[in-house]
Amino acid sequence: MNTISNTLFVGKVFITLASVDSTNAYAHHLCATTSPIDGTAIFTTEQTQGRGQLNNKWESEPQQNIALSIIFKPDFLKIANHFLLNQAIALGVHDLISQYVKEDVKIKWSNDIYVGSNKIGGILIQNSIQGTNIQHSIVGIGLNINQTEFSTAVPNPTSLRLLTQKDYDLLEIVEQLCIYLENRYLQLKSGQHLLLKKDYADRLYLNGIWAKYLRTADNNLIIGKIEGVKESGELILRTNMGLEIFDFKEIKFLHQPI
Ligand code: BT5
Repeated sequence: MNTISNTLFVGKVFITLASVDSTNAYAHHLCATTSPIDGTAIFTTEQTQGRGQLNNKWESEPQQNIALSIIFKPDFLKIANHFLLNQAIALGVHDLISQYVKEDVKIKWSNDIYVGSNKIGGILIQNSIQGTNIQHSIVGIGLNINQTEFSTAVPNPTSLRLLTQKDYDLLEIVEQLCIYLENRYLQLKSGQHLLLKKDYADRLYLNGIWAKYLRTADNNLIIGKIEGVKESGELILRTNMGLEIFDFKEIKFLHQPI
């Protein structure tokens, strides 16, 4: 496949690679050396150095799963609003997975896709800034589709296959994914910020539920209740100290509601 047919711009240029270090790294290289059009997609089923946030790794058995990066040009989006893009993308992936599983699908802050307390998908968004706007954004998505066994480095994985006992055509799913992502992206572009924030909050894992967390600074246990996210993306947690704000690295979910 070299184009996605049922979209306006996402995946119109669709680059399929048999194997690559990381589709996000490939997308970076494309942006640095050419002028890829908005919505250019890079797809593979084999990444040798899949990346997560910070120095985390994304693991995936070859030929079993989806690794996709899309180059967006959200020049309409101020840097201060960058988290809205995360929300729109997480919602697009959530929309997709919800079509395939009967269980409740959730977005774990900031943008992991969960079914129950297991992770089925991860998102890595890397923005390049020009002035006060985002020049381009590389949106990388890894989804566990047909894989059934994972290494011990992956603490709580699940996959469509594990959840539904079926095998899936990866290209069909990636095509659907592009459609769902485009829908949410167009909501963002047309300024439907309140809708995106509400949909994100409604699907947020453990939102409004008391649960256990770990404060990474001192490794102390916290009992807290998620009360939302700030415009800038930080997590708002009610604890016995009142409302506390956490950045990505500052808190670990223990997945234990109380
Ligand atoms: C993410 O990071 O979840 C973002 C993953 C993004 C992967 C895509 S694939 C296409 C594109 N190209 C890339 O190179 N990357 C993107 P983070 O929130 O930091 O989570 C990483 C953590 O998730 C790891 O440290 C593991 O604990 C866990 N993990 C790794 N592989 C997993 C998997 N297949 N399923 C579930 N959890 C996994």
